[in-house]
Amino acid sequence: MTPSPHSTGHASAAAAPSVAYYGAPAELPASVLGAVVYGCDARAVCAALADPRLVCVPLETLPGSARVEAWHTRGPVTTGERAGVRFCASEDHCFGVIELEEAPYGGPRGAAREAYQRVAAFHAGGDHPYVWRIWNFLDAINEGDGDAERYKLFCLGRAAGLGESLRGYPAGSALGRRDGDRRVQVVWLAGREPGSPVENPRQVSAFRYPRRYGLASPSFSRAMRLGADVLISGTASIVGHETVHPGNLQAQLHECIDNLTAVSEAAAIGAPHLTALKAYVRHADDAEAVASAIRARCRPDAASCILLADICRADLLVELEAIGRPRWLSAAEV
Ligand code: 3EB
Repeated sequence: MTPSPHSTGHASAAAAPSVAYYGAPAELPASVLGAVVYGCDARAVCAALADPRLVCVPLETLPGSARVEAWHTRGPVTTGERAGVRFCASEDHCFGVIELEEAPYGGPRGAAREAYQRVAAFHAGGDHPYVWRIWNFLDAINEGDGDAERYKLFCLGRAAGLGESLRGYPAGSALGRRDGDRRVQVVWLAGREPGSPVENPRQVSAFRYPRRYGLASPSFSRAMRLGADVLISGTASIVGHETVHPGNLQAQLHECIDNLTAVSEAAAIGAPHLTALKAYVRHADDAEAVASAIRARCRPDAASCILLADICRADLLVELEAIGRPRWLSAAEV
C-alpha cells in the first residue's frame, strides 16, 4: 500500500510495530508482540516474568534509563519455536530470536553463519517473509586484531549464512556485550509486506565497505521504510566509510544526528520527528552528555533508552538508532 500524507493512520500490513520503552520490567500487555529486557540482571528478570515474548540481552543499563523495549502490534499474538527459531507472531508482524553458543560452531563466525541460515530458512515461504530490522549482540565485539576481530568474524559468518536469501538487507545494529557469555544473540522484526531499504547519501553503504574493514562487508541497510515510519539502523560517526572525530564524544554525537537526518531525508520523509531513540555508549561517563543530546533533538514524548555497550569499531564512542516519522504526521495519527 502506498503511504500518503493524507492516510488516516489505519494500520496496514506494511506498518511497523510501534515501540515503547519501559523503566521497570512488569507483566506485558496483550498488544506486545515481543520485548527485549536489557540490564546485567536481565536473565533473572526474564526468568521471573516467564513470558515467551521476552528475550534478555544483558547489556548494562544506565541510571534512569528505560530497560524494556516492547514492540506493539495488532491482534492476537502466538508464540512458538520452529527450525531453531523462537518466534512471536501476529497477523502483520513477526518477532524472532536466536541465541547460539559460539563454542559448538567454532566461534562468532560459525555461530553467525548458523544463526543467519536459520533466519533465512525460517522466513523463506513463511507468513512473514520480509525481514525488516535485525539486532545482533555478541560478547567482546572488539576483541582480536585485524581480520580476526570478533566483529569482523561475525560479519563473515553473517554474510555466508545469508547468501542471496533476502531481497535487500534489513536495517541492523550490532553491539558488544561485556558479560563474558560467548553466545551470539540475533533478534529481529519481520512482516507480511516488504519495506523499502534506504541508504544514506553521506555514507558508503555498509555492504560496500572497502576491504580494510574486514573480509566480508556488514550485511545491513541504513534504514527500512515501512509506511510513514523509517526504522533507522545503528548510526555512528562515519562519513563515507571512515570514522570521523575519534575520541571526541560531542562531535561524534553531532555526526550521528546529521546521519539520522540524512537517512531520513533519503527515505523521503524530510527532517524527521524522531519518535524513538536508543543510544549505545561505550563509556558510562558519557551517558549524561548523550541523554542531553537526545532531549535536545527529540520531542519530550519520544521513547528513549541508553545502554552501555561496545560499538563495532573500536574508535566509535556512541551509536544511535531511531524511528523517524514525517513531521506532517502527528504522533496521534499513527
Ligand atoms: C557502521 O555504520 C557502524 O554490522 O549490523 C551499525 C549498524 C554498525 C549495524 C551491523 C554495524 C551494524 O558501520 C556499525
